[in-house]
Amino acid sequence: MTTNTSPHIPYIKECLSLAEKSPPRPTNFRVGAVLLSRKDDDPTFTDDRILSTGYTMELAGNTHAEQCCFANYAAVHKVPDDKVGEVLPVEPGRKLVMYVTMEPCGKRLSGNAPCVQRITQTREGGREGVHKVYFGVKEPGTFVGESEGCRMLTQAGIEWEHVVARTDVPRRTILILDDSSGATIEIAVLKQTSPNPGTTSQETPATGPGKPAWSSFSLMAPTATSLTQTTHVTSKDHNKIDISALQPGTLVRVKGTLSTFRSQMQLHLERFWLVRDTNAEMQFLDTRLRFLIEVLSVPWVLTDEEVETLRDDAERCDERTLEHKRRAERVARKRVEREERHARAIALQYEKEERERERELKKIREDGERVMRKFGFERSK
Ligand code: HJL
Ligand code: ZN
Repeated sequence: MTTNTSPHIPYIKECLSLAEKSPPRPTNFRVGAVLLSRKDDDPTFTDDRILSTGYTMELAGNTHAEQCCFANYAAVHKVPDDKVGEVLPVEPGRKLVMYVTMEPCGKRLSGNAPCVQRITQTREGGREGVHKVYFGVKEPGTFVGESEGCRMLTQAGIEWEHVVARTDVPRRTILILDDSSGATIEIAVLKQTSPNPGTTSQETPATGPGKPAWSSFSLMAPTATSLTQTTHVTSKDHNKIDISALQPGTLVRVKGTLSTFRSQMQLHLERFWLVRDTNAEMQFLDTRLRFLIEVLSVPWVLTDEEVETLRDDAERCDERTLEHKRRAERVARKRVEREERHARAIALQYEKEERERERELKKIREDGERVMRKFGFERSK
């Protein structure tokens, strides 16, 4: 993987072109698929043989890309769709590989057979069938919630690989880097917002505050989105940084500052070095391995004092939490007391005012009667 562009790219591009032929529908994603036969140990894929292609709704009805891809092959070989596994080529030293723009579906709302099932069916009867699926994006949760396609492929013993990983959002480009350990990390590269005549960061190494973190990963980058001509800058000094070389399949060493975005660790790119040839790659892998062995594999041994300090810290933390709780309870209690006091005062005031109103009423009535008597009227009983 020392070439600047991954040999997977042409296939993902082909899948994208196929997907574009699919009619837009609010109820469906537009997906493209390519099925091919690949020679073992052929890293440049020069001996690949394309067997079939398909896209969403290419064939009549609510048909998926993978489904059309298999159905097209079945039609050419004059067998029903569900018998396609019986006519797919079985050749020693070659394997069947499928490229799809989106993770094959594991569940369908219409009750049709999901694409994962169609893929696994090619392996029925002990046949080799589809060996590996490369896809661009995970199936979004729009229709079926969390997608199960990958898990189901794994269960069926089919390999899969996620090759697309460059997203452009308004203010940054996000690259997903895979260190082939099963973990990936997001690299965020800021886009320039205002004109800045800064130099390239390749000439001005980032130093100073913020902890620069060194990392080395193999890049699994873009295919789904076109590479835009945006100018990128480093996060700290806002120096221009040209990331056009960060293409899929590139092996790079990157340096940046670690930060957290929505509780996910991200690396803000400061500098990067391409690992151009096999020699450099071997050296790079060697350095990484040495780092892993020397740093990560050494167990953390704590002295008795350190253990004691940590325990004290934990206890102090517990006490603080308890104290917080007590204080909150005290405040709540006081508020209730205050409210009760207010309520009592209001009630007393009301009673007092009532008594005054009664008194005034009585006085007015007496005054009235006095006046009536004065004029010779008696109050009628
Ligand atoms: C895949 C396709 C396509 C989808 N997925 N792998 N290839 N259109 O060509 C996934 C989407 C499903 C919903 C709706 N789309 O298609 O989540 O109506 O289309 O059975 O599950 O289900 P129906
Ligand atoms: Zn499907």
